[in-house]
Amino acid sequence: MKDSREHILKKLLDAESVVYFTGAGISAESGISTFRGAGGIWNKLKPEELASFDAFLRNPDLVWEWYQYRRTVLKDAKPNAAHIAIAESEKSFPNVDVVTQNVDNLHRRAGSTSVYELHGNIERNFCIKCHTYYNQPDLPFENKAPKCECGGLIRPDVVWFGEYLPQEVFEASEQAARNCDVMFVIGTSAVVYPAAGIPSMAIRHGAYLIEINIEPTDITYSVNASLMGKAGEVLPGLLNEIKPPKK
Ligand code: BJW
Ligand code: ZN
Repeated sequence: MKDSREHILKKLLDAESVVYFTGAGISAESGISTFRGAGGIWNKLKPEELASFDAFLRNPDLVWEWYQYRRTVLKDAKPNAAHIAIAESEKSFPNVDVVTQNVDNLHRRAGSTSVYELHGNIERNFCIKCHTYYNQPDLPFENKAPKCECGGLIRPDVVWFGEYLPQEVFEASEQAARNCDVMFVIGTSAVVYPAAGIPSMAIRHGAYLIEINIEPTDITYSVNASLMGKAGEVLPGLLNEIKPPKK
């Protein structure tokens, strides 16, 4: 921790606008694997074989198998205490936005109402030829990547390496970063760009940054407060302290 807990609480009590910038670590306590670090997906599987458009064209069945596996895990997963604390904090701050790199939909399922998904959403798919959208439950997978009526391959609506982020979502996230008083940076290694530039943008525009992570990251040195621990424990503990007492 850099700033004292009292100072952090004062910043939170004064905040009008709060942004939560989240990564895979916030969903770890829901049983979803992170990409990097202990138990990370990229320790066992190669990103270049699974998370790029070239990889998809080379082996669409393999890429589908990986996404279907993750969807099976997600079906049984629930938002954890951190997702829920974020959604409930809409009662404590006049303006709350979630800017997430996650594709797992757990922020929305927790009840957050303003969610910007920088890397897409695993519950959607689209045809690479005619761009027709397909919702996940409508697409059974039997070891073959599904095809659209037009003959085009259907892919998950996520952002792979070398692909542009959805422009409107990215611009809205940048605007939220420029306008917020406090930004939480939770469960991200902050190494994947351009998403990882969002916290720096908030700093440049005068926001107070609070990082929550189980280990130091690339941005730890530039935040105001660094709280080491699990998001599902640290965040609800902190936000509970600024809740008005129940009458
Ligand atoms: C806890 C916890 C607990 C654990 N509580 N904390 C050099 C070479 C090649 C490319 C590049 C390069 N330099 C830059 C690039 C571009 C590239 C990039 O940034 N690469 C870097 C990795 C080097 N970026 C892109 O390609 C992006 N597009 C782009 O740049 O477009 C412009 C362009 C277009 C055309 C040509 C050229 C440029 C797109 C990036 C897309 C990223 N996609 C993925 C997959 C999404 C779909 C899917 O889920 O399948 O997004 S990769 C993966 O990483 C995923 C994540 O959103 C993203 C970030 O990961 P995140 O969320 O930070 O997770 P982890 O696992 O890294 O960290 C977890 C953290 O949680 C850790 O710190 C733990 O300690 C912590 N933790 N448990 C709290 N309980
Ligand atoms: Zn099509």
